[in-house]
Amino acid sequence: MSRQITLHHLNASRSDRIFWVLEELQLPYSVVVHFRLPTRSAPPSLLKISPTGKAPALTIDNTQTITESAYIIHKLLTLPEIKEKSHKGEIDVEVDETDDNVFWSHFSEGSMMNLFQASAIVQATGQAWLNGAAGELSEEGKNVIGKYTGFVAKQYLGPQMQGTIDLAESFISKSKGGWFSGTEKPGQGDFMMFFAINSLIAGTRAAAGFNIGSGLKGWYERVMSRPAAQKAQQRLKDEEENAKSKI
Ligand SMILES: N[C@@H](CCC(=O)N[C@@H](CS)C(=O)NCC(=O)O)C(=O)O
Repeated sequence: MSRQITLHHLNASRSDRIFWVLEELQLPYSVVVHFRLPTRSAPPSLLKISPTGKAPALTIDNTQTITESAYIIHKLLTLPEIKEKSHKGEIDVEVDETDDNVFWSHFSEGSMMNLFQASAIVQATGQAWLNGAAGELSEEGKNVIGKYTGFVAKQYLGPQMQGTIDLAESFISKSKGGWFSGTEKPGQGDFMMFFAINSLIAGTRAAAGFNIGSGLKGWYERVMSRPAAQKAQQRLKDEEENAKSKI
């Protein structure tokens, strides 16, 4: 049976996790690209298909649209044909919900992205105020906004963010298999951790001054040397370029 899977992707978003898992599972899929508004929010087109209005969202066999990247990954890893492929050794993915997979999956959103997102919001809204989003500000007002956002992002959230990075570093640098799944293969914990670590090593947070250890750098290299991860990055880029050319 061939599934009909559609990934609703928002540029610069957690959808990169889903591209990677779909490629690892060798599942055919189509992609609908939604572009962020100038405010960085998702466009209304995403709210039309997703109850949360956020990305990623995934439609399986045109029956249901599911959201929350951890749930999407869980649903994909537990498809009967994926379990079968895994038993036959046709895919190199840890499909079982090992304790480590469950822990890192929760940690990625509940602790890590929670703080990363808060920091991004404080900085973006601070900048918007400075640009006049809440009306003209006096020089003193601008100073206060600048100091406050700097304090929250750097002194308050920054060390907590570094703490989450250090915890991940400590686990991965001691792990025998080299994966957040706790086994010899990448699993849900790895797919979920990919978004934050990718942003820290190669994305929007690469210049933010966080200390990334050799364990996480090695993990990232292992991920990026996988043909499925490379295909995923290429597909994401091609889909965005193709969608842009049609606007
Ligand atoms: N916990 C959700 C988070 C979803 C989420 O916040 N997605 C962001 C992109 S990374 C989004 O759609 N942002 C646009 C907006 O909030 O308007 C998940 O893991 O899927």
